[in-house]
Amino acid sequence: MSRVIPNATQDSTFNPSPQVTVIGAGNVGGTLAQRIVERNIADVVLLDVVSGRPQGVALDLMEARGLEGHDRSVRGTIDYGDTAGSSIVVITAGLPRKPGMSRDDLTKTNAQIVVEAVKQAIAQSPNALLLVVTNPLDVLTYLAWEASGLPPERVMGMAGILDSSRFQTFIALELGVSSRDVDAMVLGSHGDLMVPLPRYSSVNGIPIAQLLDAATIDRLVERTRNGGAEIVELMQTGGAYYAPASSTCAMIEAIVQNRSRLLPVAAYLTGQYGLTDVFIGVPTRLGRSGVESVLELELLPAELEALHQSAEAVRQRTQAARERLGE
Ligand code: TXD
Repeated sequence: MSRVIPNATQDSTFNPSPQVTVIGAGNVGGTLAQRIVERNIADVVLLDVVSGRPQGVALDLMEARGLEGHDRSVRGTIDYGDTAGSSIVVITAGLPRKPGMSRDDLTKTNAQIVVEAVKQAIAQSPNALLLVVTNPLDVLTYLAWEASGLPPERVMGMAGILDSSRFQTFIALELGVSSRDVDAMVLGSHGDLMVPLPRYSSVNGIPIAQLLDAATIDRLVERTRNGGAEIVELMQTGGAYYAPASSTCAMIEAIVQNRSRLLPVAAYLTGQYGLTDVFIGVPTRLGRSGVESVLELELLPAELEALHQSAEAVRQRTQAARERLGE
């Protein structure tokens, strides 16, 4: 007769594997779930309003487990009750851009979706960290924070890693070197007013200004600013999702594995860079407790001015979005 060997999950002293809830099982949400489980970072609960979609994506990902060599679980659901006890809640629910649309054209619809999703998800996982991906990113991260009732260091938006990764790619392609050797830094809002910082971008420690002329750097900066729209124009239906999923997964990995990584994320500012009460992209130290600290780089007057302009635009759009939500 075979004996059942008790497994670790039946042992009360066993630390259960972390669970990440991803709200929105669309392109970004589904790809993010794939990255999280296939990199063996956490179990995932995928939730969507469209019944069948999250369950289908989850089953598809489960059926790849043997091939990909992991034992993480992915569950699909339309019921927030199934998300209870998550360590991280990621919001990807909402509409993506269509060609010609700015990220801000999405505000009203996505604000309602995000606020509702945050309230329901945090009610089930009150100790979670909240990570916002839906656009317009900086505005919705603020609204999500307000709706969550969480301390600000537990709430953050994903954009700076993606924008920096795009800049990194364009520098690497221009120079014909590996992307791994390129460090690029982009701060500010996720949009036309983002603030790429060539002065803080380098190739294995060599400032890019020593490798590229000013006109070329300007061209790469412009392509970075336009990075999302370039893909929307090419795809026509929907926008980028592979690099956004990779960027979000980098944040999740830093948190779950308590890496204290230095990454640009949309964080709540309380006077850093002379800015208060706004979520905007800045370099942070990211670990298990969320945004452990905000790093204040020395900026030239023009760079600081660009960051302030970016923050002012976010502040105005956030205020307008709050008023429209109340209508
Ligand atoms: O850098 C960044 N932050 C971003 C942001 C990079 C890429 C994409 N970015 C934004 O993420 C994009 O502009 C959108 O606002 C979101 C999601 O983009 P995605 O490409 O994943 O959109 P999809 O494929 O349309 O998926 C959205 C899913 C879809 O399955 C809907 O049914 C679902 O969201 N949805 C909801 N789920 C739960 N609850 C509600 N209310 C809901 N409404 C829609």
